[in-house]
Amino acid sequence: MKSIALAGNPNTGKTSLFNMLTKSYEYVGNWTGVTVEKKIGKLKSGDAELIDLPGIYSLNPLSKDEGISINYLMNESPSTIINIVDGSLLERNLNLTIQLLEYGKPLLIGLNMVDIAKSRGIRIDQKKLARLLGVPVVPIIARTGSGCDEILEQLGQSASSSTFQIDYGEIIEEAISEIDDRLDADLPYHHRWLAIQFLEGNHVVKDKLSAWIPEKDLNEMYNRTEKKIKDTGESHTLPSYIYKVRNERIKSIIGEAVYVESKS
Ligand code: GDP
Ligand code: K
Ligand code: MG
Repeated sequence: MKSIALAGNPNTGKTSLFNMLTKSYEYVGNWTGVTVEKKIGKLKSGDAELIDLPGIYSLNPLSKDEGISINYLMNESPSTIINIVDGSLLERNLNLTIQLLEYGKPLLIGLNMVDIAKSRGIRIDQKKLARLLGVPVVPIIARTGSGCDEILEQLGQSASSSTFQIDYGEIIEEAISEIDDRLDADLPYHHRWLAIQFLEGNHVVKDKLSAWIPEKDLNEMYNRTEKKIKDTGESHTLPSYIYKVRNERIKSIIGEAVYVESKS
């Protein structure tokens, strides 16, 4: 059976949407090794299961709990990801969205909390956002179920992966190519995503990569790339440099697709 994963920041409405999209629980328990609730349900439409992943701000885990989502993405193969984002906190939410886009699987954005966004004067041009990110964006209010049928409809259509890509600059792009060159073409992961996550300091991805590239080479590559960044006069570590470049792109997306009405 096809698996669809629900991913997003904490408190964005994942569980609310999960309940709206599923007709029955298949499984409720805990993720292995942690006391974080794991829920799997049957989708109301079609033959697929929906998995409610724990809320995270980044795929780079800082704790065991936060590691669940990245481990899931490394070890399972969801056919589609529904990324639920809080429309009233879009800028903060897009950091994870971009990492999920870079993962390279078909993705659909549930733009949630549009009622709160509206009450705060935040207007999101969802068509523009969809065009800038290269994926469908469906406005929803998960608490009331508004827009959830459109999510089901979108899931029924053939999904394709986004071609969204950030140019991280010459130094990072060189490191990405170097990693790409050393990986077999038939790995079930996007090389570019693995490389970016590794350079961002994601140790789960590094562990995986070390099956194909010796750890000492990975360390050498990482240190050499970080030194090049520092030699340009940047005070950044490698992870914070990548975060900075990504954030610049997020700011430009927000600038194009979001308007805040000033209330007088
Ligand atoms: P999760 O942590 O991502 O699973 O989020 P939940 O589904 O538990 O939702 C967090 C809180 O936001 C709950 O109090 C929900 O009732 C509320 N919520 C979810 N979706 C919406 C929405 O679209 N609008 C509003 N106003 N509240 C929502
Ligand atoms: K919650
Ligand atoms: Mg939840």
